[in-house]
Amino acid sequence: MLSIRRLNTNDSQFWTDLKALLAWESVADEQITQTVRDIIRDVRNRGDNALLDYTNRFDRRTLQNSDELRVPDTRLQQSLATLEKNQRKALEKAAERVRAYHQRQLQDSWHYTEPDGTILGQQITPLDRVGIYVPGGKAAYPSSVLMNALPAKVAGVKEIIMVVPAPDNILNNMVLAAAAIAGVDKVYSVGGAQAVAALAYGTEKIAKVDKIVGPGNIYVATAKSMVFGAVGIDMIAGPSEILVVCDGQTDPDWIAMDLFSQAEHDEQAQSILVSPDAEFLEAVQNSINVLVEQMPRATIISTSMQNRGALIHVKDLNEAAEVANFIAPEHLELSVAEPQELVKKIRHAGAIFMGRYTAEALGDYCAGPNHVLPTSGTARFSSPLGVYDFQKRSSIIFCSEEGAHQLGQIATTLAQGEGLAAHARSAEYRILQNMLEGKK
Ligand code: HSO
Ligand code: ZN
Repeated sequence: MLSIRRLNTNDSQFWTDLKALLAWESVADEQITQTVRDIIRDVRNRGDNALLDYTNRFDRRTLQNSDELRVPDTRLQQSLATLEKNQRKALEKAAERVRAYHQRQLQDSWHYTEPDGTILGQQITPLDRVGIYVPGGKAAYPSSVLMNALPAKVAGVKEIIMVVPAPDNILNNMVLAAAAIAGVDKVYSVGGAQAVAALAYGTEKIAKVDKIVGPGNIYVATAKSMVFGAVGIDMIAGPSEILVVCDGQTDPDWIAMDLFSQAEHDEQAQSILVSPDAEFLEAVQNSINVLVEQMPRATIISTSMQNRGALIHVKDLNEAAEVANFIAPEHLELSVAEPQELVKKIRHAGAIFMGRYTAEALGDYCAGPNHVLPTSGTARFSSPLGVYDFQKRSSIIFCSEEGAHQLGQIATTLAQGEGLAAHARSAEYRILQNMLEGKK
């Protein structure tokens, strides 16, 4: 029996209870912070030698030479060649769809010309070099390799470097194959805070990158937040979440399995169902009880559903939308008859899955949009990972002679107001020259 917490918006305690249920903070353990700080300092000081030491120690390896940290390109190609045919096809098809979707996100440079010939604009450039962190062990997801690497590739990033730990010398073949398909340029079998430090500051063998993306454990997350500033980072992702809004007309088994699909990620994951139909909530509860028995990850599912799951009874779909906006979930399924209507009321969600057929899992793998999404309510102010995370903008200003004359008068007045004489003079030179030209 896996009895899920029930909440009802009728209850005067509802919003307080909901807030308590959503509360999640990564515990910034003092010990971990200190360990990570030491590792970063050591990698900065001793470069590859430090990297080699930590890798041998933490991943139980016996490397002698830092050259061995590189996973040869031939190994990537071999992983791809030996992959089961239908797995390879699925990866390639997924990559193709993710690429096509992200192509639409490409931003173009633009400019406009003012009547006096002054030109103003914005020039878009891709980042030069990006590092992608891929976890080893149980959370080694080939799909995440595609989701992190392809937007960078589409943006035109010149070099993509991937790091992935190889505990006990074991690398995940499908992860390597995904890297080959995505066009990752170099792979190193290092992980943890030491890998983040190497990417952020560079070592003899690993080139310094401009931005580090990709999920990782608490050591990786702590390291990423510490190197932020020296390099860019994507986001510090919390546990996976799904919120399903259902009108009560979808097969309860489908909904139960959609809830499981995020619950099985880890014990901290959060799966919530909202419906105006009390009988339907009961039916889903029954499906949960039956289906959980069939799940290989039943223990993880039970733990996360018990700790952080909920079945919420609302008055109507309007109220369901209100609850959804309050939660600002990473994934939101609108399993209702008219999702196009309901979606108009949704303001905060990482990704919205419309209608009864759109299982969230399809988005995780192959629909096209990115599966790296804002978690823990951060969808209130942030967006899915995309091409724009790998492009940056430079402002362009070109002043014609006449433009410099006009703007110079405004600038010099403001500069004098700020007491900055060089600014004022620098602008005035252009005014003066202009006037002399005019008097000739
Ligand atoms: N649902 C995860 C992504 C993922 N699912 C990878 C399966 N593999 C992001 O929240
Ligand atoms: Zn998933």
